[in-house]
Amino acid sequence: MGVPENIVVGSHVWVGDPEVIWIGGQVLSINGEDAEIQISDERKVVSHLSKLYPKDIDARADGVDDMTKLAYLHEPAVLHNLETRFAMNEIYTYTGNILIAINPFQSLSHLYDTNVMQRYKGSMIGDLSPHVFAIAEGAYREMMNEVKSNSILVSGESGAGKTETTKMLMQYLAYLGGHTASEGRTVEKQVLESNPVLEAFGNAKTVRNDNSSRFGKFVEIQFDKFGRISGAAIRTYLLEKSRVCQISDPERNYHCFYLICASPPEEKEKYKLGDPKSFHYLNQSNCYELVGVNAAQDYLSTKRAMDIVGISQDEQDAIFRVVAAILHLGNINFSKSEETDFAVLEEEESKFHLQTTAELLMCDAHALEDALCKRMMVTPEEIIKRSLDPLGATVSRDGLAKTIYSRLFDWLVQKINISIGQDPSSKCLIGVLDIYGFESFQTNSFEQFCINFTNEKLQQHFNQHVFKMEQEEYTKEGIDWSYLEFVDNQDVLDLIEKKPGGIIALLDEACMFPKSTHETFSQKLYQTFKDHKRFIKPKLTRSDFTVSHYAGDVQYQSEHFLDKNKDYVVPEHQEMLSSSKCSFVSGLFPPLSEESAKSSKFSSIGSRFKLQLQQLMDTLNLTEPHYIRCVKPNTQLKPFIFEHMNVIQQLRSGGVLEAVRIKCAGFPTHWTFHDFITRLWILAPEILRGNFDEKDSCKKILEKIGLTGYQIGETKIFLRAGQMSELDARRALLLGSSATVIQKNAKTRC
Ligand code: AOV
Ligand code: MG
Repeated sequence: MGVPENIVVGSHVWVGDPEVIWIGGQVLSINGEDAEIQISDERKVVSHLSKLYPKDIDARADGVDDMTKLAYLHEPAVLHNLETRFAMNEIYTYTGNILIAINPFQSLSHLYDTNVMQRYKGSMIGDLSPHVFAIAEGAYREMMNEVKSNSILVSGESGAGKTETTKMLMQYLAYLGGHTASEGRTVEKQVLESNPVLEAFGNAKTVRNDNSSRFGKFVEIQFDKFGRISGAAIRTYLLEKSRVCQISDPERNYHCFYLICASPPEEKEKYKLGDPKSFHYLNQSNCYELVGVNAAQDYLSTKRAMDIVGISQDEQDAIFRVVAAILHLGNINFSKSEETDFAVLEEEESKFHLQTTAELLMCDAHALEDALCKRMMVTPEEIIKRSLDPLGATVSRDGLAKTIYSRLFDWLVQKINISIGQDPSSKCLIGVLDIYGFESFQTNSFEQFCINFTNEKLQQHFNQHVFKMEQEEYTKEGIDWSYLEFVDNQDVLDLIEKKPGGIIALLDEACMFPKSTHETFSQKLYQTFKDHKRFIKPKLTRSDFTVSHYAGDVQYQSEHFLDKNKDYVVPEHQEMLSSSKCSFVSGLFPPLSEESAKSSKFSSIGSRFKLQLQQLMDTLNLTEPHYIRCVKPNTQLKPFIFEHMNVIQQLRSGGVLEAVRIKCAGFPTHWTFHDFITRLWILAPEILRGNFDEKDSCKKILEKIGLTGYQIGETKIFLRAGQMSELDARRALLLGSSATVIQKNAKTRC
């Protein structure tokens, strides 16, 4: 759809720049379809007219707190506005109802204290400056007024500030819904203290974030009819298991391992722990400490948080025993036995660690050794015990460590849920989602595939919502919205999750078929999706595949897809742990029912995740959503640095620009009659004489100019993309410019 747009000689424009992405300049001359633009005293560039965006020279120097107040709503204006505000430490900006939050990478505690909470209490969105509290307030008021559940979806890339934002939201909701008078372990305190507990066990330092959450989280806070918090439920998604036994410099393992190594001397002695450098699961990286973090203090505060969420001293002891056992387990090494190729414990030290692991897990040391080094083979005739080679035993050891850790994490989540308790009579809840953002790395595996699948799902939800909100605004103003177009990402979702025939279904099939390899799996994908618009077989690889996600193409390496999709606990490990004398440990491994023990059918992580995601979407669909898009301004994790390319990419993949696009497809510029006249009266000063009806004046101005396609609502004028720049160009002419008006038809850019 082409929209007429005016760029005139003398117009201020944004032009593409390889370094800063968009740079402001003024049109010097126009030659056919090309414009020459003065960027600075020394610099001129030539650009095709269709690549220019009008720049609003009347824009406020301090920016606008809502992107929809921009005269021209397009990518350069959005970026410039965010940068202007960020430079003034204004980290929050709205795009309609969506809050964009830029990570300041410095403490701005004055933004979050109780006084600020008090101010936001009872306020409406837009009354005060943009803030996370305003979003939480909006969700809470909507829940109370309309007796409807709400949700707040926080997204953004790693290190963008999702978890911090989520904590502030929860803090504010606890402030609104707290039982002010009560002492001790209140529900809201438990809800808040669940954060440090889950962070100790589910967060780790990565290259992107010193405190990166390695799981997704949806916290459902339930309220009673008086608006007080009465229960909560926490759901977690896909904990990164591989980190337990494999890390690379300068990342770290989960925080809890370092905390326990910094525990008081008597506890360290009990768990037979020493320097973290002595443990294989920690010393694969040279990073042991975090800047600004005191591990000894954090160990104690994690235990205090555990007290509050209702984890008993005995349970805490068992939890840390299991954590210590995993560290010792990682130090058991294997070598070839002298006579055969079979694995045996490497040296005295390995024997010590085997013994210690068994003691801490309260298992039999021989049983543990057997479970690590041997496998039962069931043939129709007999059961044979086969010994593994050293590599096989090491894989078995790491598998055991991962299984124990992930069961421990699940136990913590379940315990917190039981302890906080659900309120069955609660009619309303506010759900807060803190989930990994879109990922595209040099190498992308099954984890990235699941993460990006999640983001596709959320993106669809987001688009539908933004679209609906636009429609609602138009309906409220009584204008026709049949212009609104909407491009869905259902085709990518079908490619991934359709049953039968989607990538996950084909992966499951491959996992069930013993002879499959990642190569046969990829071949199957190539055949099946040969003509799919969203699927690409990359050149020069034999097994990679590329998915065209809404946020960009991602090339996946299929090598470990099959392994990573299989949720499998080695029966020998299961048996050994379920017979532990420690009820906590055996409780993590309840004996399998006869049927499932026999069943050879594998359990698919991909399909289970798909189901979990569908349940999450079903829950979200019953709520009124609110969105917060977190943005990481730079990769150095430092204050005051605003990297254009990085920010633009996040706005694109976070769907902010998609929301802008949806707005642009309709009537992106909404002006109140008063503002419209203030800016454009010069186009028809005679009409204003003696006419005090603003709506009527606006109508007459627009009629005089001969603009078409706009709409006049109850309180505002709704302009199509590009129309504001057309009006501004005419104004510029009248304001004395001798410039010529160049009419051109550009493709829709707003
Ligand atoms: P994430 O949750 O989005 O990443 P975090 O919430 O952990 O990111 O934020 C990363 C770091 O940025 C925090 O540890 C803080 O130092 C800083 N930060 C974030 N928001 C603020 C704020 N509003 N004020 C001050 N500092 C802030 V990940 O979990 O890695 O995807 O998986
Ligand atoms: Mg996080």
